[in-house]
Amino acid sequence: MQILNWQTLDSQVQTKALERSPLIGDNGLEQSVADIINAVVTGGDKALFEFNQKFDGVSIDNLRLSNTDIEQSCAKVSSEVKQAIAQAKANIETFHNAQVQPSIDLETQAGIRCELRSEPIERVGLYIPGGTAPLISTVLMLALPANIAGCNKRVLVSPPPINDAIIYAAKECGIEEIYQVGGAQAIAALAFGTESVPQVDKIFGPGNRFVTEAKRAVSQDNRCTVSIDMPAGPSEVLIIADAEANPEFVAADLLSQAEHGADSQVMLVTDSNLLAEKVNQALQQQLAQLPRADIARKALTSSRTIIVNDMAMAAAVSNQYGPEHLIIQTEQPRQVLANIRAAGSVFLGPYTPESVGDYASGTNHVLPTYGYSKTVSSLSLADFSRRFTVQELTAQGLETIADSVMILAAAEQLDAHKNAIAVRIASLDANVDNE
Ligand code: HSO
Ligand code: ZN
Repeated sequence: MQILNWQTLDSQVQTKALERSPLIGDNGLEQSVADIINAVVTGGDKALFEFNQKFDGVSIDNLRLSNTDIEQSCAKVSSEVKQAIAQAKANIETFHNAQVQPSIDLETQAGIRCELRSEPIERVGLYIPGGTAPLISTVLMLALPANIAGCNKRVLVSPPPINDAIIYAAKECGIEEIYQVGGAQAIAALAFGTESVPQVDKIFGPGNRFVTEAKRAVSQDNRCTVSIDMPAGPSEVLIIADAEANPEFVAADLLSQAEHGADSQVMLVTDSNLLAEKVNQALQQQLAQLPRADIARKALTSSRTIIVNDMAMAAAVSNQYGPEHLIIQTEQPRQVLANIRAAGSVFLGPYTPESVGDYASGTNHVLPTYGYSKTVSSLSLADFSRRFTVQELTAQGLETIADSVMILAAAEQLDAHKNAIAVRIASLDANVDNE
């Protein structure tokens, strides 16, 4: 990785050093995704069958997996994988169960009762990428919170042929509807519904640039009202390490993220030149052993090592970047953490590789990328429900705030608003006079 010395760079070059590669949002992509969406809107299932053939080279009879299909796939999954899924599932459930928020019900003033309640989102669509790295763990990250939140209809889509362990994980998480369709066409089917695929209210999950563009497009399409979990860019990690860090651990963590895709970005921020060099050596040694070395090598070309003066500067660089994953391998990681303002998920100390959070520790691995960690939260139980408020005033409560509301309404020149209070106060006054 290219090594840069932060304090010798002027602020423009510093900004450039933290730039992500531009998102592949070319007009061509936008147009082809729009064409796919329109084809699904007009053609329904027939269009999905055609796209499955065209993009995945798979010809299938039924979009929805039957119970027999599901059972046959589950039977092929090894007991080793089943046990690993069980441990991951238990931890993810524990952490997400703990996120259940009590509702709020209080009086802001005597006779003015305000409540904050939440309701599960009725129908959710869960997209699971297929391809060379079928993300079995993403099933757990999406389906378990959907269950805990109480989402009634949980629909999973994934490009055919769907990996057996994905099907097993879905079944373990109580998903009954699995559809063999991927790409932009799957997102369109969830947004608009087809003869087989049900329309949903919110779509979750990562995907390639077609999926990402389709999610963006349907969330802004006024022919439907579907929401999406979060804007997505390529996956990334930033590691803050000091001279105490183990270069082999650091290199392994950088590569675990780099192997996701050629467009992944990995950054190392350290106050030790020696560590930076040792990490570069370890990267070469470990790359030689990796089946996905080609992908990781490409990712490393847009990745950088940044040398800083101290850990305070390291935290400042990390905050400016706003990484999806932040790993802190320093002598006192919690001291560094105290200065961290923006990161999707943070991993502390030498024994907390990103891989544990990707799979099994309990935290969610669907996280804001591309600098969105400054404003967007990591996926949590709250994303599967909607909050709404309830209020109820007694006559006395209304009298308490009547003047303030009428004064504000008059100041906004909204007389009908004022009148809605005035008629009630007049009626209350009349009742008092009549007594
Ligand atoms: N690092 C990925 C999640 C993942 N890794 C799934 C392996 N499987 C994005 O957070
Ligand atoms: Zn990962």
